[in-house]
Amino acid sequence: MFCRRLGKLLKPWTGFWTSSREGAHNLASFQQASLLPQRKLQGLLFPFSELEPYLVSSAASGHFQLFQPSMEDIARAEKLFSSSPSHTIDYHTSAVRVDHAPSLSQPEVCFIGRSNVGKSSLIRALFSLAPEVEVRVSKTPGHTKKMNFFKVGKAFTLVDMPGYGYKAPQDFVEMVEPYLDTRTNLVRTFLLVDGSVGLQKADMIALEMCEEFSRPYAVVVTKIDKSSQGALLRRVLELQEMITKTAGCFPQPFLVSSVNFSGIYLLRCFIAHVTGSIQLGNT
Ligand SMILES: Nc1nc2c(ncn2[C@@H]2O[C@H](COP(=O)(O)OP(=O)(O)OP(=O)(O)O)[C@@H](O)[C@H]2O)c(=O)[nH]1
Ligand SMILES: [Mg+2]
Repeated sequence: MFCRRLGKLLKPWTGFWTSSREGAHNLASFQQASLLPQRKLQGLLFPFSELEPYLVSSAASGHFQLFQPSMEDIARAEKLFSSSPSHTIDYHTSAVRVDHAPSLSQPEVCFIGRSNVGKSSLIRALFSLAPEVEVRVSKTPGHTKKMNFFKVGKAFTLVDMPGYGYKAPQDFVEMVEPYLDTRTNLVRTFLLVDGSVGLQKADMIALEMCEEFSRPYAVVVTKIDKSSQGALLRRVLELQEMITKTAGCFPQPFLVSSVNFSGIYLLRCFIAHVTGSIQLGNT
């Protein structure tokens, strides 16, 4: 079903591959970010709150801030994303078919979305405190061709998926759909939507697919550094309207930038929470 629908979305694209790995960003750690002035820190921690002054409808306000952990929770979650001799974060393996996926008992989260939406970049940002973990990112779509499994100690596994929309319907049918359908240890799917362009037809199809599989999922709005606050707000409100019609989507979209680290600390904490790796103090 998904294959036929996505086939229509194929677009030709030319370009060249690049792959890069950088050392830890100076805002990679919440500890470093917490030295920033309060207002700036608030924006990095809870990017949605930055949009609030722009909200025209009070109905829109307050709808998204459902996951608001304390600073202590965020700091505790961050420890999970730092490697230590007793807690190794590392690339584990890749698979092109779900029956080749590693058999792991740890809770798992996966990242899906259109090609070039920023899945690999987001995973690299989440792992920025362990810069030795290589997560490959490309300027051209279709870079990630396999399901890539990353182990975070014994706590959980994170899976980078190939994107859809570029030479990918086949990948989706062979990998992503069966994975979402059968992976028993999958506790959350993150569906990424590009905040610099807003909801696209392929995103709507992916939302529909997530609904069909009836597994819990959340939307992550990527590349928020590329939009004005006003444009971002319009797109988030459009998304909110969609989310309210779903059954399985977490009501709060996570707004992130893998470039300036907005929303990364909060998402780390949410992942630590949904995988049962930390108990939140105040929720
Ligand atoms: N400005 C900005 N650019 C980003 C961000 N995240 C990703 N990008 C850029 O978007 C492009 C695609 O990023 P990837 O992370 O490779 O995207 P992907 O979803 O993994 O793509 P596929 O593997 O093809 O499915 C790269 O040029 C990234 O540098 C972001 O938060 N802000
Ligand atoms: Mg990728």
